[in-house]
Amino acid sequence: MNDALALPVGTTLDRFIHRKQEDFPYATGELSQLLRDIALAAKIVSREISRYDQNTTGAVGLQNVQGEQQQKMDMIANIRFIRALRNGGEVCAIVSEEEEDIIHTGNAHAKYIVAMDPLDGSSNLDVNIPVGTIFSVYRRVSTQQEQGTLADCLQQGTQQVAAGYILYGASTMLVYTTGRGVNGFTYEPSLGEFFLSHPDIKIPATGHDYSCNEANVSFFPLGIQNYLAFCKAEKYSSRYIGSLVADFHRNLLKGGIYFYPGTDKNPEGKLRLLYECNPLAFLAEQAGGKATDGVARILEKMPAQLHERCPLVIGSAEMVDKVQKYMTL
Ligand code: AHM
Ligand code: MG
Repeated sequence: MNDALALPVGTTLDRFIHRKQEDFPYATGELSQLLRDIALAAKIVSREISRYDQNTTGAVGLQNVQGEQQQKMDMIANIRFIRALRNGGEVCAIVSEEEEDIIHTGNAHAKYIVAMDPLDGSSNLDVNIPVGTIFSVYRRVSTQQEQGTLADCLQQGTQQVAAGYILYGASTMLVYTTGRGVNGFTYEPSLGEFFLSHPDIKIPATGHDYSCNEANVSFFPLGIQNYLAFCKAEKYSSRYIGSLVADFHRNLLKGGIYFYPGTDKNPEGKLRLLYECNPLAFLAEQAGGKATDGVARILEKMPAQLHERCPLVIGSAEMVDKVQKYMTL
């Protein structure tokens, strides 16, 4: 059954989460609380992003664990989400793009693990282009007597119990799934509430937009190069914001495909399996789309490292299938 059934557009996120919890007679409310904690941090980050402040704008002058320039907002978003999850009490460990090691929240008895990219696409911030937060939730596999472990964090994407993103764009939206469809909520800042605006999102089976960094085309695998030639022959449109959440969101609503393939120099591409590929793959599948590394299903990959990278092909099912066909010719 889909999460949005019987709940009208305009329902607040809080009420939505509460009503959905009632559908599970034995639910303890911990996952509901966790989702509320994420929504709270999202509101705070949305506020910070939408105003100009020298303390929150620009680069820090440091690199993160991936060797990328950290923006002040990267660090602020990281702190805000960690704080909300720590204070909420439902998460024992967090994996963040901004931190090399597992973050232990101090809630050793808590049931859940969160992997997150606190601010994806943050290099776009200073030019006022949309950015996002991506999150993924797992139930821990270790006992609740100890801190979260590496094994808790390195689970297959199929084990996710929830995943979603926040898009800080012309409006701020929270889109999430708990494995029963995908629902989108739009933030109304004057009321401080997210409202159900996009119930039961289904990605069109195909589309006419493709998103990739085409400057890298000569380094892409031959199958992807041939797929791009097909897109051009079909007169598809190229649409690349360079913010994964924003590109994914457009394709989710309108149909389309996003890919960030491997190259000779970076065979695993750029995006991270745990907190970029897996959560978006879960959402794509729940909306009727697909996500692969070009050939194999993303959600079945067994991660070996916290920050491992993975090629990503994601979007409308027929388009992702077509890429797979070109990759295996
Ligand atoms: P980030 O997590 O450091 O922001 O990197 C991820 C971003 C995605 O949002 C975007 O799709 C991609 O990197 C853009 O990369 P490129 O500039 O190589 O096209
Ligand atoms: Mg990022």
